[in-house]
Amino acid sequence: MSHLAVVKTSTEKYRLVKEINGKYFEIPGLKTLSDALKLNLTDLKKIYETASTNEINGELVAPVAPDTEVWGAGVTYQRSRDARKEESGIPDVYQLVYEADRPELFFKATARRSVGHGAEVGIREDALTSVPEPEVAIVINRFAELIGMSICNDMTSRNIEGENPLYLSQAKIYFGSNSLGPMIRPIWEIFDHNKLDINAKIERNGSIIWQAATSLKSLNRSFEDLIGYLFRCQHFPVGVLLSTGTGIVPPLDISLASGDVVTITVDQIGTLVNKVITTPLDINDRIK
Ligand code: DO4
Ligand code: MG
Repeated sequence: MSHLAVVKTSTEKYRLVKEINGKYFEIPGLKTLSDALKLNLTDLKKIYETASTNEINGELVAPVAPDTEVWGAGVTYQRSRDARKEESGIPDVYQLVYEADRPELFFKATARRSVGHGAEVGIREDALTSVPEPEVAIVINRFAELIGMSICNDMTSRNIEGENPLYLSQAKIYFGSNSLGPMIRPIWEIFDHNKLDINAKIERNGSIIWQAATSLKSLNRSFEDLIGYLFRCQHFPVGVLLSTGTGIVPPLDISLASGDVVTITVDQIGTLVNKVITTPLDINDRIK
């Protein structure tokens, strides 16, 4: 088993490597994920399979390049539709988008706005209720080909989105709201890639306070359909990551708190773990 991974080295912030058994190796000619996503699937696979024996030392970070865009799809599972209808003052929009041909697609994050496995995700200080959204992220090259799969935690301030769907960007795009990783499993190594199981749990003070599972079999749209809409009237010169929506939403009485640990496991892809902290209102002043 191997993965495409991104590591921070002493000289590079987002170095693309091939991971095998916890060790990282150079991939000839490919320094960043963007280099890889400029290639078509056949050429990428050829280069990946001839990865060198030059080991690279670094710390695993989110699988992105400095110029990567991360997008999200929404209301792609029945559970997501029902949960949003429950929490929203304007429930019809979720039913309509669930049934419509055109999916909900939104801009979620950049590299700077993404954290990786083991890093901290944030809950907004001004949110009353916050939840993780455990999702499969698909990695797409500039030719709209699916080249790999990863995991995304599309953190969401539930009551803010519930108050008004037009607050979606504030509910979902803030400091610490996007986690990705741990790595990318190449699509050619995944068996039955559209049937994978997804498990998630929240731990508080060492005890599980919530856990749930779903499967990509319950995704209401095909990856091809989502990619097709994402690439309409859009240019992705360095590819794109698309988080495919959540099929797991905690009940209304569960909300994340600082110190919680969120764990998301996707069959054949890996396990993404993040500790939760509060993102203060004045985060902009605190970061130099
Ligand atoms: O409509 C709001 C966002 C939906 C979403 O992120 C999801 O279903 O995962
Ligand atoms: Mg989501």
